Amino acid sequence: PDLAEFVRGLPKAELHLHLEGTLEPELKFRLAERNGIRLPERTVEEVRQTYRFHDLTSFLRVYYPAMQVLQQPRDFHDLAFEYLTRAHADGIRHVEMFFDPQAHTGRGVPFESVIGGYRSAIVQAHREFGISAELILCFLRDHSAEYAMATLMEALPYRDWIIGVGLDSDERGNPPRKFAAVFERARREGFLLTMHCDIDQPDSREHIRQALEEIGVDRLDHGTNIVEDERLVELVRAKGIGLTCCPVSNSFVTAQMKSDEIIGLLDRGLLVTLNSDDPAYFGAYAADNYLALEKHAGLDADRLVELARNSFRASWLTPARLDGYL
Ligand code: ES4
Ligand code: ZN
Repeated sequence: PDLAEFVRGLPKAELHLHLEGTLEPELKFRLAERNGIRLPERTVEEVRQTYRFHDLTSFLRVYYPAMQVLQQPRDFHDLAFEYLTRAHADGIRHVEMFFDPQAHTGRGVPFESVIGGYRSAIVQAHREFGISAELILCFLRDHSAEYAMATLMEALPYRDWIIGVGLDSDERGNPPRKFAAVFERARREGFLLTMHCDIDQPDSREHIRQALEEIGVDRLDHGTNIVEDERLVELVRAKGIGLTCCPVSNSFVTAQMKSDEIIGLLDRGLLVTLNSDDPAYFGAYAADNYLALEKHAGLDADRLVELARNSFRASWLTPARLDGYL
């Protein structure tokens, strides 16, 4: 049978997905019209033309300004509901989704509008297609630790709607240690912890070490650079830490999929998973990432199945719910 159909048919979990990175040009255009915002682009095609980048800086420069079209609770609802609809069609049964509240509260949108819209989409999608979804609150690491702490405090009334906290945006000069107090407080409040340790960042091995040893993360986002350090590989293995790899995103942000590293870690028995990161911007949802890695490096059916199973094993599903997928 057709490989794309096979991969789409595999039950999968998506563990590295930025909700704001699911803003398709069509929806951006529609929300701009609905909110009376004048975009510089006059057509959907022109918006699509702006979704072009060659590294993290050029990506983030398009990514954050695009979010201004998200203003009302129903805008956040529509964004998340459209994503969950696509994810369901892509064979995703469970998703743990990042959101960046500071990218919205920083321009005057109430925290309640952001999380209220996302939450109502999660409830509706679960009711309509049975997909389960959780939210991971990401702090912007290029802003201060104090601002992150204030955001954590703002999130506490909604703690039942948030499974964990993460760290994203520009890693350069912004090590995990900068947020030690924030993550310690988040842990005490009952949140699970993850952090981006991006590909080919300066000091990446030291950042990964801090995330594992000083912060005590429960998962690592990307984290592929552990291949450079045997001790980190063993630490990740010993702790049973999942890695959320994003091959197509890597090919945009670092000009390489990092397929040898990803498959090498998988073959060494680490909990490697494949994910989409910012699918509207990189043009690839979850199944496309499996297919891209297969096309680039070759993956037999056993490995594709193992990657799909890993996505559940590395998830934050409770043991009882996990059981149903393994
Ligand atoms: C991101 Cl590709 C990437 N890197 C860092 N932060 C991000 N947030 C959304 N996409
Ligand atoms: Zn990411």
